Amino acid sequence: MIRLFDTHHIRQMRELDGMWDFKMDNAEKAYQLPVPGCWEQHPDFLNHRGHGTYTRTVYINKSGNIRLEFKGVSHTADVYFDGNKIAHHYNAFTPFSVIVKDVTQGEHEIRVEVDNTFGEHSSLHIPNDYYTYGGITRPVALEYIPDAYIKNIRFTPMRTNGVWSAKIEVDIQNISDKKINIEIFSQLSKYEMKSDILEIDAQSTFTTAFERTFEDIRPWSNSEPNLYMLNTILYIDGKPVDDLIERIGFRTIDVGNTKIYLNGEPIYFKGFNRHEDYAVDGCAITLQHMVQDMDLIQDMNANAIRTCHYPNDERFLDLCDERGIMVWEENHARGLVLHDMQNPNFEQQCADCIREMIENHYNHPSIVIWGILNECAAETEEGRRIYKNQYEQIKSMDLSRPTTSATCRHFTDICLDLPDVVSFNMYSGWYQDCPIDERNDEQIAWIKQSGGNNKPIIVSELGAAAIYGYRDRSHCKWSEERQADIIRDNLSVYMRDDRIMGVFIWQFSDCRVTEEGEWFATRARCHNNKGVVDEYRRPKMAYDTIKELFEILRV
Ligand code: ADA
Repeated sequence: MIRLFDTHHIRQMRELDGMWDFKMDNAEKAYQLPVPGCWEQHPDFLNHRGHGTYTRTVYINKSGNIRLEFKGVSHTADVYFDGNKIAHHYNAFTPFSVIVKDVTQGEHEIRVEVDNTFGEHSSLHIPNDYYTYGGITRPVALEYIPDAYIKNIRFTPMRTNGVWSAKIEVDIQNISDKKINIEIFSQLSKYEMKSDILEIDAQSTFTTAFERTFEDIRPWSNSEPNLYMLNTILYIDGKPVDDLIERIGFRTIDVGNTKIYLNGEPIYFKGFNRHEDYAVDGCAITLQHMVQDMDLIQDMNANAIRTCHYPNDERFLDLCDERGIMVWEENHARGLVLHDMQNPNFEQQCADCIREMIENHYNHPSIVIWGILNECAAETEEGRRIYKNQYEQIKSMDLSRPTTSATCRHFTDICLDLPDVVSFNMYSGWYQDCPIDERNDEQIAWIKQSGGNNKPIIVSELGAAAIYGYRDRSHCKWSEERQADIIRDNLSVYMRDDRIMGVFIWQFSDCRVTEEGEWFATRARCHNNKGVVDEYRRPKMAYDTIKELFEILRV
């Protein structure tokens, strides 16, 4: 399943999930692996870094143009169609697509060469406190498209004096060598919008837009996540030839006077940081396991998720839309020092990730904030230049959402004047044995004098590690008791402080980390053990602590 709703009624689409032929590196041994999936789930590749080749045939049932969409390949893909290279893509966490024109009816071969190795070619997937798996880890779709098709749609809701309106931008791409006249028709609830006849030049993309008010609309919110289908159809010579269905919500997000407002009401995040990692799935989390995560997150009375540290699977974002879970989605970067940020590939790989994240996730009402560069070199002038560029890139694509970045440069960060929201990762009681309230006061005082004055403040990480099942009456570190104690102490301070607009606990579940990069030394089991459930979603003692405090505090 690609999304949790049908995205087309007219455009023919089929999903290429299933068993693909597979070979690893230059070995001749032939396998069959499931797509989506990680090759680490096979006993021969449990912690393999290398180059895997996935191959399958597809039957094209009518001659014409096809569009292949890969929702995620970890971490680099080179795609071939009948032996001809048609696409290259870096980053496991963002979708990419490619068009093949004038394909003849019949059987054709798709080959995907997948690389999950580390090195200078990969500035974002590096040895880290999470695992970079290998494989075609998210769904793949094959679509039949006409010479002019709907490439993308952006829905931007607005509310003025209590009246809802929206701007609907429709990007049409003409892949032919001749001009084409088209018409666009969009329907949202009882509202219909129709364009004039539009002439699209050969080999070009054209954007048309509708803007209108919408009466008696039920807005999207955490408590009432009302959604609407936006059905857009493209006509050529009066005949419907393509369509794209988006699911949208009417909501606004604003920032002002130290608060964050959803539909004009101040909000408070009771959230979790969640890696896409599950014991038996790797990062190719099945829908069933996504739903289980969501059920547990809501059972703990949380209302928000931070997609640490990369864009998430669209099906999980669909679940957040449906359940009213607010999302901080961020580009792919974790803990990169200046040397890492000076990798010659870094800035382009970040820019690509931000562009693809916003292009593909813009219409999710649950996404209420864009984040960048978790704990990167925000204390340096060179780092500041890069932070500034990335915030500007986000604003060039989306003015409807605030920006932030989770920093750990507690008294040296020189970028706090750049984002709309200031976010700090705090580990009082775990990494820093200090009085939480005093440390909190110091940090907020410093934020206010260092560029963050009058901005909302979020504690983007707090937590402690515990090995599932390790109980110790001494409440020593790594015991479940101590994890629960530390989280209780932290939440009791941060959630009672009106200067703080939200907390994200680090982290929802234990996750695998790389053995490379010395992480094994501080990560027992080669896992980050700060989950409040383990990688099999077995709850630790902290689960009930959070459930209680998220229910009774900041209501
Ligand atoms: C950092 C980082 C997280 C994780 C955490 C930890 O704040 O942002 O990805 O590494 O520390 O567990 O120490």
